[in-house]
Amino acid sequence: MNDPASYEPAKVWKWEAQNGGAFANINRPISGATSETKLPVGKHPLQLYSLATPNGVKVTVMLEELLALGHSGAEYDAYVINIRDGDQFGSGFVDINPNSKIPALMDHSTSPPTRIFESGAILLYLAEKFGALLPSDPANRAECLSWLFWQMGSAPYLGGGFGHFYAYAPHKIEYCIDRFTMETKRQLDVLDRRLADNKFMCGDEYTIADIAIWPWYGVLTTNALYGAAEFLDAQTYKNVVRWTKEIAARDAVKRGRMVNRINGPLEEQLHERHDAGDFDTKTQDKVEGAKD
Ligand SMILES: N[C@@H](CCC(=O)N[C@@H](CS)C(=O)NCC(=O)O)C(=O)O
Repeated sequence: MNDPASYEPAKVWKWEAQNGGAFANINRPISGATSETKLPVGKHPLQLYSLATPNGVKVTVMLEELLALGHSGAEYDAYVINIRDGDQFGSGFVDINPNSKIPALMDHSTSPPTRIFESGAILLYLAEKFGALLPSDPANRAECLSWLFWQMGSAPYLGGGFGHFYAYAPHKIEYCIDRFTMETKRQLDVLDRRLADNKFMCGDEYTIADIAIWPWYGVLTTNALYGAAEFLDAQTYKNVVRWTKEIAARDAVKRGRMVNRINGPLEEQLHERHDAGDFDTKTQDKVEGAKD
């Protein structure tokens, strides 16, 4: 890589070499499938193909919240798409999400089955399908959707910007870290001010806006994302910290975080989820214990 101070972009950029950063092996300048693969389909109406990254956790938390509210039609099978291994470029996955990113959902309760990609679109689809976790009166619904779309537009600065340059880039580049730290802290301040006067993002009601924002900005303040809580002085965003703890204590959130998780403590990893009982019997500590 060139010295940043002397780098001059070529007239036309060429894809010549990996840049050395984490995930470099899966970065490509073209879309589309690289292999023929068929995805598994389980017994439930909803089939989720995902991973427990912040965008993936949004959907598993949503599904667990819907089930906790008694919506049995939200029963789902969840399969791991290992993005480090390039599973997102298999043809079966690309048929559901031409953008090759998790999460992706198929709803087999419709004829023909409905595909949904983009985590925000999935949250909205499920909220509308089950009439839950989205306010029904127009003003509150508008507020909720504003925060949902705020998250979708803001998180790339946090993930692709701050997280990438702080945690994953092969070199620490002060200019990039400064630029995206500034923006990340500004976003945390936006949330902190909103949560100073509101229990949840849209007032007293817990909604898909909280479900979208929490896995990114809430988890960031706990140090579980990029190990950056101290660097960002996250504890000073007191209202975000209070809201983060309240949401983390919800049973559906505890379950949702475990689904499709392939790292961390074994008892918190449920690689595939096919049944509510799987949380008690199929976590990795039990699966690996059974092999001994
Ligand atoms: N805007 C998308 C972003 C999804 C996304 O970036 N997913 C990441 C994991 S968090 C991914 O699949 N990355 C694989 C890749 O970039 O090849 C959403 O919210 O669904």
